[in-house]
Amino acid sequence: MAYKLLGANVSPFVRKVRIQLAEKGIAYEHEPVSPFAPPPGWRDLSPLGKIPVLVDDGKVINDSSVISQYIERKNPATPLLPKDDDGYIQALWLEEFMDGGFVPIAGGKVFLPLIVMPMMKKQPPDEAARAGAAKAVAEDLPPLWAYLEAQLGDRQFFVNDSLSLADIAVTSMHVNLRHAGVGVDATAFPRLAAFIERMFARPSIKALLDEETPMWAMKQA
Ligand SMILES: N[C@@H](CCC(=O)N[C@@H](CS)C(=O)NCC(=O)O)C(=O)O
Repeated sequence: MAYKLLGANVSPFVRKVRIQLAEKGIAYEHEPVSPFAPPPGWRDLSPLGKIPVLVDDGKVINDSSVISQYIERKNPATPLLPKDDDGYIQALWLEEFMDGGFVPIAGGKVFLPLIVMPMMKKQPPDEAARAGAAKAVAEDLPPLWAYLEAQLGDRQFFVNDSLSLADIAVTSMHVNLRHAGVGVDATAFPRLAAFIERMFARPSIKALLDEETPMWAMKQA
């Protein structure tokens, strides 16, 4: 039976899993559950009320990182976690750097006030929201971008120079930033900026950008 992935397409955590599934060529069913207006009984599936949730033949799996590792374990073809210890650790660390460090800032301080709150309130972001987001882009994100730029170095991909969950996690949140009209400063971080553009052009990611952009891009304007 096909996997069923529950969670709205705009979530960077849902998108991470969708990109992984596409890269591995795994078909799945997608139900775009919003954690803010969930279906009845949602907490039975998601004890923390969060998305994504993966259902595999009755088995319920929570948390995008747990889901991703489960998918890798069950589908070893086209591996997205390196086999060597150093590469494995680095891929999982960069995924956590994004999920636990970058997403709370880029999501909470930029995407939420510029896109999500205006959508919910049905009015454009006010001056305070715009100023807060601009401050986060100017002050909070550059140190994180600098770290990513250094970790990437001159390679095409973050770990062992082949696609891994690290690349997918880094790219996924930058899709949200793109929706909010924010890009990596190519003058300050040229290798990271070029990496993001390369990743956005991959079929697995371009398909999601094309699907999401009409719904989410710059809705605050
Ligand atoms: N560590 C979790 C984070 C998931 C998460 O925070 N999802 C957000 C949407 S992007 C959510 O469901 N928020 C609703 C809430 O926290 O109540 C994962 O990787 O799946």
